[in-house]
Amino acid sequence: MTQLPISADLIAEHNANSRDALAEDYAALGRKLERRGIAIDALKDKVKAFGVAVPSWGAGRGGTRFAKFPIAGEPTNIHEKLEDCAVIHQLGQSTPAVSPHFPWDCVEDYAALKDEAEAYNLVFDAVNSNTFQDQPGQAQTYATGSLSSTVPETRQQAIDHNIECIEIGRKIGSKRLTVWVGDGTNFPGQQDLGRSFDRYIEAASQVYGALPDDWQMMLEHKMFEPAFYSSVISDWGSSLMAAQELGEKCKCLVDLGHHAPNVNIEQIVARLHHAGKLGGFHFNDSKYGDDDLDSGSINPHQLFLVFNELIEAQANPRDGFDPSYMIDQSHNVTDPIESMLSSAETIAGCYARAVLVDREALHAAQNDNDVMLAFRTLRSAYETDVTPILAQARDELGGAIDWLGVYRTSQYRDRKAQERKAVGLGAGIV
Ligand code: PSV
Ligand code: MN
Ligand code: MN
Repeated sequence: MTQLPISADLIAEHNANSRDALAEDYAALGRKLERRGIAIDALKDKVKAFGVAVPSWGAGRGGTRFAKFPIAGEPTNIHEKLEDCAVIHQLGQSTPAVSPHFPWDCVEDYAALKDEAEAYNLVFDAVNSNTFQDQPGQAQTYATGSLSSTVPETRQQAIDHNIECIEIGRKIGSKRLTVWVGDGTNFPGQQDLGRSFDRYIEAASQVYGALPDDWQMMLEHKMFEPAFYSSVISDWGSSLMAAQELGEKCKCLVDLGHHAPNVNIEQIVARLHHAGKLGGFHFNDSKYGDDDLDSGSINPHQLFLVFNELIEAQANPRDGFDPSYMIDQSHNVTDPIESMLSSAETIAGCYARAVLVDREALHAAQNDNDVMLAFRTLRSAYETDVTPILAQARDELGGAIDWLGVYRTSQYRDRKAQERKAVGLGAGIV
């Protein structure tokens, strides 16, 4: 029995008030697109089918190593996180899956957790392992790294944890394991750069060996942090080499915040696709490093260009191309539900605008080396305001046209502040 957290009557009442204005905007955009040979309803149907997973860890307030400022009513366990994810999907209708992180989301009964998610119309996407933090009672420390550690027992512990994540994933209906390790060094000479990678490959291949046939293992690279001199899986080159050595079911995951500033991420997308190794994304935005800011809040154009490559890739699929889309953000100063609703709308909007690109015209201009025409073809899609399409899609799926208005009127967070136990102060991790 489905039990959704926000009153359906409240959503219906709000939608009824905005529907006339939306109909006008939708019709005007429809006429504009028709002149470009695009049927607005067909684009809206694609938007309705588009989904991006939300991270369970993003439902709580994030923090920095200096401080975390909790808000009243934030979730304190996976059950409360699922309830918040249900709000996000109920209002936005574009986030049907949750990506959990272990051991943060460990429970006794995973079959019951799967049922709990289903009652909220949610499923689980990729499971994430955590070998970057020590847990109470753990036999070995990850202070020397995890899959690449020089200590064999530590490597074994990291392998076992990843295999345990696969086992949990099987119980909750997931089919992907995302592996991000914080392994690396802070000093030149601290570790042998080549041997660390060899140890990582050897250990990761044991995790790979435990992967069910219909699963994917996704390697997430990151240039720096927590290691500040070298990271073992620092960039897409290392990630690609590792994925190629591990095997067919291993792919690369691109987190938008994990590159050097100004790196051309859309080109990395094209290269990984060429190798048949584009497995998935962690969407977020950044100004300086792995800032984990809201998707598209700093550089929406980059997000659009990434989607432009994805649409090209979709038109020319290689090796079972089926990337998973996820948000990976840290919400330090906003209500995480509002941030994820806003981000999901931005991501779906970039997808829609990339679909709008007149590919025939773009390819012709590229072949003719007509630089300005190629650029303007791309730009005209980017400059199209697709918000009426997103709102119309939400309305038709039972979501909220004005998600922020409905969310605030619902006073959901205030209600949760009465019900949930308070989160303590302290430094945050994400
Ligand atoms: C690391 O910075 C990362 O992006 C990985 O995806 C982690 O699993 C995640 O953040 C959560 O802390
Ligand atoms: Mn990430
Ligand atoms: Mn990150």
